[in-house]
Amino acid sequence: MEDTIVALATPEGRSALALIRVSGPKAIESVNEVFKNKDLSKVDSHTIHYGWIYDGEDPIDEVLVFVMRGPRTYTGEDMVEITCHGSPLIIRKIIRTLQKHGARPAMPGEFTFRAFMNRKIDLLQAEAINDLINATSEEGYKVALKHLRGDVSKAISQLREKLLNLTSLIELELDFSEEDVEFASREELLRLIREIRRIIKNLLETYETGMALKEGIKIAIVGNPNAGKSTILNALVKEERAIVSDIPGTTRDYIEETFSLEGYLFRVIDTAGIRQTTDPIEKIGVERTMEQLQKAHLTLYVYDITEMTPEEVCEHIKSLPISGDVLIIANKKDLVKDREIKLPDCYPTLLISAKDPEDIERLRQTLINWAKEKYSSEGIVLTSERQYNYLKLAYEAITEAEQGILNNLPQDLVASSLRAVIDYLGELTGDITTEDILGNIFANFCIGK
Ligand SMILES: Nc1nc2c(ncn2[C@@H]2O[C@H](COP(=O)(O)OP(=O)(O)OP(=O)(O)O)[C@@H](O)[C@H]2O)c(=O)[nH]1
Ligand SMILES: [Mg+2]
Repeated sequence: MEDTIVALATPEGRSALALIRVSGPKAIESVNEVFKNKDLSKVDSHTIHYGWIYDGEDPIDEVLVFVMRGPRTYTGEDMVEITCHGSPLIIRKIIRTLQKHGARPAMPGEFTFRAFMNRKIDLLQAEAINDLINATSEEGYKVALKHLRGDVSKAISQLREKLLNLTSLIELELDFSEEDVEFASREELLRLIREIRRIIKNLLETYETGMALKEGIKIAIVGNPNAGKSTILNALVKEERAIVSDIPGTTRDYIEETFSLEGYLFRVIDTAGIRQTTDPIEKIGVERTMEQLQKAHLTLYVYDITEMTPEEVCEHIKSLPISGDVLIIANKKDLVKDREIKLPDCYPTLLISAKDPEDIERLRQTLINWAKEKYSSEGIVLTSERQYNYLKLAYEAITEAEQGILNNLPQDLVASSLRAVIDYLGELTGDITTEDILGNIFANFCIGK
């Protein structure tokens, strides 16, 4: 981190303006060497200056430069941001010129990496920055913002703090083991361990919500051939996306599309109708349907009310490898206008005609209500597999500590389980890190962030 880095922070390509970022000990000096109008080494921090960037004697562009001295900057180092005209040629020229004056091109995520190393942000916040940039739905954005503000880090650091105090008391006892003193009462210890275990467990349970909000809620549309699945997909995404025909077995591979409703991103997957078939391709399609069922947060089981009885529907659903919630769609109600329709009672059921816009609107509303009930961005939610994995390890270790106390195991074993919890939580927030972990996280960033 002794060198000075430079990168374009805005997207590649033509635009009205572009932003080039420079960070490091020589940030101000190297820009100053190519900037004409003012001596930037003398200006106040956090001020903006108008002038020209030169390559030797040749003017490159008319720019504004924003001079910021560390540590009150994104990276914690001296930084300069140059706003130039958004031409790829100009951008390349300015970056090349700065390279001649002591800056080198930044690697992906290197600015944020420096912010992390200089303790401007912790790892959860670094991850949140990436999530924020990539957020495609209002709810996903809200969750990322909470992480960025440090709410999640704070909650975890508090846990870690409590544990540190506890563990040092036990370790103190070990030092005085000859004298048989008790610094931490068993009762108190057990109470605290259980409280922390409960908090960790609650956090672990938010992972599904976190992923659903960040990457979209998966809805699989399944059912027998010809039930109207593709018709429903098309209606939901308002596009003739899947082929609809009265020939059973029209959809053979699954089709995934996204749509947003009230801040939620939904990924709907239309699948091949489920039936026994000898067609090798359709067979693969049906296998894929089964795979999608296991991944879906919600299964929309669609059936044609003129073809199946409610009992057959429940029977069929029972035989499927469904892991999430189920909503039954009793479809083609327009075909049986004049007689009483009996609906299945094994899962919530919606009677519709996929061809009726009002019914599709009711389906949409049902999906929103279900999503709101199930996935709320209120409170703290986990959003990355990395976070989940560390918390899970912490959970296992704290359970071990609890068991240790209950079974009167030697103090040093309990203390070492607690130390493990502390370490896992530390790795989660980045208080303890290895190069591998860091490399993995920052490699997912774009250059210039
Ligand atoms: N009358 C009526 N026909 C419908 C309704 N929904 C779908 N259909 C018709 O039912 C037939 C099958 O519809 P699809 O959407 O292709 O059915 P699918 O479930 O995707 O079928 P596969 O892809 O073969 O599994 C088409 O002719 C649709 O026009 C409905 O609510 N009422
Ligand atoms: Mg279909």
